[in-house]
Amino acid sequence: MYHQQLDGFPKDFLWGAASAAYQVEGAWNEDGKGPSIWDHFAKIPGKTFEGTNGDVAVDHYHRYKEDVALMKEMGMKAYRFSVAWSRVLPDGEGEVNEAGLAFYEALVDELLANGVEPVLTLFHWDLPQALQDRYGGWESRKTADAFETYCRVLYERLGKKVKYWVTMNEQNVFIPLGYRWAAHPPAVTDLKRMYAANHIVNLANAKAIKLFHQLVPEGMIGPSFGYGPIYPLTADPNDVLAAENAEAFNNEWWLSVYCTGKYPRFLVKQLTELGLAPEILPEDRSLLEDAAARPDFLGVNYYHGGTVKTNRIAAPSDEEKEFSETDPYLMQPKDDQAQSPEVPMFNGVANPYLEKTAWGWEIDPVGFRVALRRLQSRYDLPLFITENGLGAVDELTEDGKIHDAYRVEYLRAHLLELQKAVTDGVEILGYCAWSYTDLLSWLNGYKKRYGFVYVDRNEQEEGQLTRIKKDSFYWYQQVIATNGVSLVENV
Ligand code: BGP
Repeated sequence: MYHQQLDGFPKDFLWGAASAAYQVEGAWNEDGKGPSIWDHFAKIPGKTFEGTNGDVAVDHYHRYKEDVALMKEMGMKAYRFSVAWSRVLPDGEGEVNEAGLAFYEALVDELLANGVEPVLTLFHWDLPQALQDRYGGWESRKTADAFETYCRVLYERLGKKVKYWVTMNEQNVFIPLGYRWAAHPPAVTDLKRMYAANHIVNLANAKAIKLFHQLVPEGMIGPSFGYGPIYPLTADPNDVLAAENAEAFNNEWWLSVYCTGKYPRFLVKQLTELGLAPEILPEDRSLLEDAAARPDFLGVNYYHGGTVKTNRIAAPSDEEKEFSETDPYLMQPKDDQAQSPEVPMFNGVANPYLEKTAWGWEIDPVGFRVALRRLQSRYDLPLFITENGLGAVDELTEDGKIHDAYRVEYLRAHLLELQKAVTDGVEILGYCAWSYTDLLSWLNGYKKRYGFVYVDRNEQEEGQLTRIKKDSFYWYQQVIATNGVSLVENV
């Protein structure tokens, strides 16, 4: 589509920013909180960057009022945060920890009192360790039942105050990283188990949405998916077919279940042939296909897409190898992987047209518009951008400031493409940049920063945790105040 003039952002557009409990809260064992799998995993030597863990993180648990005051100053309309399941149910199920629940209620009240709409994520990766120990975590249907119990507690307590809810954060990231690449807990490398655990998470997601529709009829709920559009490297039809295959493996496998209640047929057939398909019981199908288990919106976390070429039967070149080993999040099939069903079908390669961040993530604002267009036309649900941002090394300069012009440039480029997508006709509820304050990166410590607000903290746990507004803070403040009009000024 081409437009002489862009539409404005919708009147009630939710300009926001996001975080996740483990990455900001700290207070890992305070006020009755039980341990999560991340509390455990991060303390195993060698698992995280310089051994960092979330024991203190950026101490949001104790400083949330200060953080919300800054949100108000910025004019933020929405704040996406997650609830630590084991803060509310220390044992994963059973007894409710009132102090934990009260913390989230106080946070929600503080947000509402300051004109910020809460967007609550139910699961952002910090599964209670008790469920991992007792049931084997997401490999058991009992964990899906426990998730439903936990959701009920939150719906009953916060359902009248919180309108927007996210079920699972990036199931397509935490499942492969946890059960295939062993970069996240429970650090398994087994494809069969990965597909089985993934199915259980699908059931948990469907149960949570179904229950929500009963208990919070006025609210809206959906999963947040880490979507990246796949491009073929060339117009060679074999590359185009490779891109179709990669879309199926990397995206449709989840999106189709979320949005239609059905597993995609080509991939089911393929995985069945390979002996990797999950066991799907008749009652699972009825649950997944139940209209009440459909999301009201689709959350989209956009960082980058991927480019593929046709099958790689021979060993990869050194360049390909280097590309695939840059970052575990790129999740390219690696040769040393015991089973890599994708290898004969597609091979991830660098896109020759795109620059990369210091961490090797391609920077692709146009891909953002492509992503939104594809999702809207395939699934026809309202979209909510629940993450997008630039991870960079930020420097606190002698003037006591952080001049992050690179972040402004990145965000502006993405927001302009978002505006074009809106003008194309994509329905978007809001945009939450990743992240609000600087926070602990799961695997990159405090070196890779995303926030509008700098936090004085490093891998050695030094620093006073002081909050300092970056240049991007003031820039985003203007964007929000003008409902996006300032994006096109001074371009
Ligand atoms: C997403 C996660 C976030 C955050 C972000 C940036 O996948 O949902 O929690 O971690 O990625 O990741 P990183 O810190 O690894 O750059």
